[in-house]
Amino acid sequence: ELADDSLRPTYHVTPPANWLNDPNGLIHWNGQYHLFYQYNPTGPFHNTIHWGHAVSDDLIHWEDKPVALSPSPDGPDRDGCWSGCAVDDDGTATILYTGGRDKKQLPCIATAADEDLSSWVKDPDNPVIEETPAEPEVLRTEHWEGEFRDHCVWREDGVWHQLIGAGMEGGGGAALLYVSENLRDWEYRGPILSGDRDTAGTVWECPELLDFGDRYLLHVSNYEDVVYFLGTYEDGEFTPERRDKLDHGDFYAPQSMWTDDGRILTWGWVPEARDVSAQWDAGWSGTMSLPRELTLADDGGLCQRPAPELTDLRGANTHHDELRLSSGDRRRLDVESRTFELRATVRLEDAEAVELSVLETPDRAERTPVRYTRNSEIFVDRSTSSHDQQATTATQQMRVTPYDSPLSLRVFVDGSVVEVFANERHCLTSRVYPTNEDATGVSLAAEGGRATVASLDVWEMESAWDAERDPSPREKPSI
Ligand code: DQQ
Repeated sequence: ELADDSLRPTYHVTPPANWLNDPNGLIHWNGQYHLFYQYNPTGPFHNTIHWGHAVSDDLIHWEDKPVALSPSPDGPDRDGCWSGCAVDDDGTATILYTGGRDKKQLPCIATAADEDLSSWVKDPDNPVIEETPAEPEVLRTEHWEGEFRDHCVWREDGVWHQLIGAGMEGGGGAALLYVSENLRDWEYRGPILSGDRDTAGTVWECPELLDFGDRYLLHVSNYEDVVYFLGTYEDGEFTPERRDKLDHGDFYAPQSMWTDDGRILTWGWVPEARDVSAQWDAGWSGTMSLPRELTLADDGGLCQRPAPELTDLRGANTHHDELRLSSGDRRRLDVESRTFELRATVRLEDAEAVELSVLETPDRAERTPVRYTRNSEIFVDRSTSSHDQQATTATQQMRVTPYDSPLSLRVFVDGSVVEVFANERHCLTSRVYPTNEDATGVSLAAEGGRATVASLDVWEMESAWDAERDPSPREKPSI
């Protein structure tokens, strides 16, 4: 009974039912925010991918729209309409995406047939790129004639530029640059950056280049992590100066939207971390991260903060001016919720660590501790998150730069999502699956000394959806 599915996020974007992965075609069009996503309408698993579609007027309340793009039985996208982006081609919303047919990955184009972006006309001349480049040679696998997919398109000096993600034969991932006058005839220019496979993976999926003025950010998804490079970009060449992960947890294949007011908002796919049978029982799989506003700090580092609009979802509030914790002292807050935002400033004083525990049962048998340590690290420990033996127990961690003290923390809990923002710079998103209905508590403790948690607020978060949207559990086909 999905009405009781307390693991289903309510203020993150989820599919109405079935399967969701990468965000696609993000565009602010006629005042509406459009979020398309990789979607399988036939069940909570990745197959025959369509583009699902959700729309918002305010970035926080969302409405499901009908499937926007489906594979054409005779088309180059017969096996799936994979990830892609949207651009404004002189007043016509246009998408570039990867079609899959047989063992080929084929760049395709489609234009909006209406102002709601609900239906798309595929170009009869698809695919727009027929062959993978000869140099560097694109990686072949048993499944693919060439690992060559996903699109980031922008206009520069009146010319369209496009990045396509790839893997290189004998090497690592690459972001390949193409240019075009008309979005349809593309000329290959070469990689703007390629990586060695030991540190940056064998294939780069969903590359995206973001322009911050004097610096650029390139991020790629390398099957495990979303690695970003900050640096300069000139004449088709990207020179990295810094590198980190965009998120240190369950977060993949992000894409960004340039809003009409000039902001860069980024969403990532937050995949499940539980058994497939549990996903069939739930009837849905996958959620989006919250939208994150990306900016550069004065010191050249990357800032990531939750889109400010999200504060409009805040409801009932619990506030503490200051909580002083002595060693071993645990305070249970007066909060019972699985859908909340917690914001606090944490000062370690002489403590070794402060532990914030969420989704905690009264006996603490189920709980998810978020620990901030003197070594400037944050850990999300999932060993006690769930009695579900199939749910992941791996601890996740990230380093927060040493000057990050006191730590300003924003933690968004939403059913089975724990999304942590530290000092508006570092993010760690976790999936956790408490089994007890009373895993709704929040507590704080200091370890090995005293700590102060100042201006602590917890807000109950309202739902992003007006409509009832309870997927039914699905019967998993036996193989
Ligand atoms: N997901 C899409 C691909 C992309 C991958 C397929 C990344 O286009 O490379 O659903 O998660």
